Amino acid sequence: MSTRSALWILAGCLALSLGAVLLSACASSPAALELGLPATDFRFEPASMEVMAGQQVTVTMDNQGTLEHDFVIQEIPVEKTAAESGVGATASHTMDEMEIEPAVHMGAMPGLSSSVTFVPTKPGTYEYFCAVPGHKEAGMVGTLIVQER
Ligand SMILES: [Cu+2]
Repeated sequence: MSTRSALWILAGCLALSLGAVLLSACASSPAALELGLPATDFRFEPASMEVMAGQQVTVTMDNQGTLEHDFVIQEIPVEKTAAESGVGATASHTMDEMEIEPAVHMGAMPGLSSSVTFVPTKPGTYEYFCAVPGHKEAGMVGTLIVQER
């Protein structure tokens, strides 16, 4: 075996082990999660959801009711929040009625769906609810549990 081919084999081994390190680094961060959240008048289904801290979460609310509904988490430490406005999405209609802008917010007209993507950073139990006046009181409320990674 020449010195040159030995070097190539060595280089190949290094690349393989580097790849393995990168792969294991990827595997340790939780995979993105997509959660379907059908909303009716006046319920969220399910009434509780579990995610992991550091996990990218996309909640898609499918409004199966006859009224407009919102999905709001008033206070939750997050990074990278993005409302993906679907058809009929109403991201800001209730904003002026609220004193503090919620950390996570989206809304959908009847028969339509809308999603929001966020990364919760702190383990804990957080409340989600519909911000249309009276709907939370009528039962549109649930619990988001953020588990420690
Ligand atoms: Cu509602």
